[in-house]
Amino acid sequence: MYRQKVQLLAGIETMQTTVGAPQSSLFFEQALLPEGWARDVRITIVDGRVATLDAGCAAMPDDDRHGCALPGLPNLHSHAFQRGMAGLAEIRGPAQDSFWTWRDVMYRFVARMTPDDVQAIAALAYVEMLEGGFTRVGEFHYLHHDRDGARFADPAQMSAAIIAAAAESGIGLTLLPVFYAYAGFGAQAPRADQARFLHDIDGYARLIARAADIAATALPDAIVGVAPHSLRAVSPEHLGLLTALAADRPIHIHIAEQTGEVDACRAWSGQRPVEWLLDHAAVDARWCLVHATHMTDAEATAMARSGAVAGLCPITEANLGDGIFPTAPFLAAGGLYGLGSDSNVLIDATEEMRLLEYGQRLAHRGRNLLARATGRSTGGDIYTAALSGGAAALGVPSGLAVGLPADIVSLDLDHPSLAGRTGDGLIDALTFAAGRAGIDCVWRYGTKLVSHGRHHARARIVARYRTVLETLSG
Ligand code: NGQ
Ligand code: ZN
Repeated sequence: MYRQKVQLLAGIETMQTTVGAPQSSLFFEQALLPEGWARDVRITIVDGRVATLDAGCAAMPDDDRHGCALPGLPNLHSHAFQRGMAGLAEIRGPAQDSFWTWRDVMYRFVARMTPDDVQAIAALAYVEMLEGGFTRVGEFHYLHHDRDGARFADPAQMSAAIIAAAAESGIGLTLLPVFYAYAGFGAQAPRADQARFLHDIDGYARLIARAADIAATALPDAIVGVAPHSLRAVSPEHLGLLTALAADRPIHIHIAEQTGEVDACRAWSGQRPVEWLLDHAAVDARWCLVHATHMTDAEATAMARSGAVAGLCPITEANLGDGIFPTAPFLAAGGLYGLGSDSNVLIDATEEMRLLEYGQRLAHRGRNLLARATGRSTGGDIYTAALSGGAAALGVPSGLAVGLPADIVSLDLDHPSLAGRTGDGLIDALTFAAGRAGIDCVWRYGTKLVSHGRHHARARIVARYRTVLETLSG
């Protein structure tokens, strides 16, 4: 129902955008379209969107010509500010290091950040996302208040910093302002170092409304969703209110990432986190369950049937020692998934894809475990799954098609790892061999933002990032 509505909206936009003269035209020797690979594809762009798309045609003299086009991937889960602490939490501590000791380091890092710092760090993260093959980000944003927890005059001041970073980088944004109230299951009082995250429901509703206003003014196709942080951080009553507040918007939640969280949930409710959520919330296609790492086969099957998207973040899940998602029962039941860069310790869509498959290979001692059937390409199937699942989770339609935003990644066919490859073979070579070095140009909303793998504003955004990092580390 929800997805049909998105499709319908896309159809209306198609009719509007086909009027007007093309502002640019691209030509690709091959392109991955919703119906499969096509050759000699010419795309014209008006107002950021694909106005015409024709396969099997000749290039025109003014066309910007390239070898291979992929639709840009959605990055369904990011905490942009955490890019600033990449590599900072890799020193062994006095007790057993874990997700929870990492979180303490992260909380200390975040304690000093101003809105300008957040904008500078997020802008770098978004530049790297575009360079790494992502054209839209789902920003799971929970750093709302000033350093001592005091409210800003504008409740969406921090959200505005994220929106500004998206605008200056050019990435598409689905902003997911996060609701956070408690330190643990059973309404445990929040910790002092969580003071910057907290709201009551009315304050949160005001935040959502204001953030949506700012985003609509600053960005061409922003979406604002709703995000209960985790079952640890909200009450069952909150969850009901937030689900109602969401209406048709995306709803994202962290869930079952750590075994400690599963144990705490069972102690509190007698149920496992995903089991509890499916029993107590109206989980449907609006929902993205981020991580969902620790599920029984029955939970994985029930989650798949709910229509919710699994938000998988393989690099972060490896970095934090979370565990490995049960792809086999989930995909067997028709589950949808997308990819997220989460902690942004390393931003690279090709590496997320590779690690997703390699985690399964290491755990199950097999190969090509995410290819959907005999004879199918692993890279190709991961790419198309992450494209449609990620877009659904971010509340937008996906793919290279008339009426949709021109969000395109071109490959560097001169990269030796891509030599002699075509179609899905190119995605396999990109995923398992070339990595992000195989990415050439990236267009987002019709504008070429990345050439030869480098974002056009990289130098300026990196220089500002350096200054901010020096202050934060000083
Ligand atoms: C976050 N990150 O909100 O940034 C979380 C850690 C928590 C991940 N789960 C904090 N990867 O879950 O309490
Ligand atoms: Zn997260």
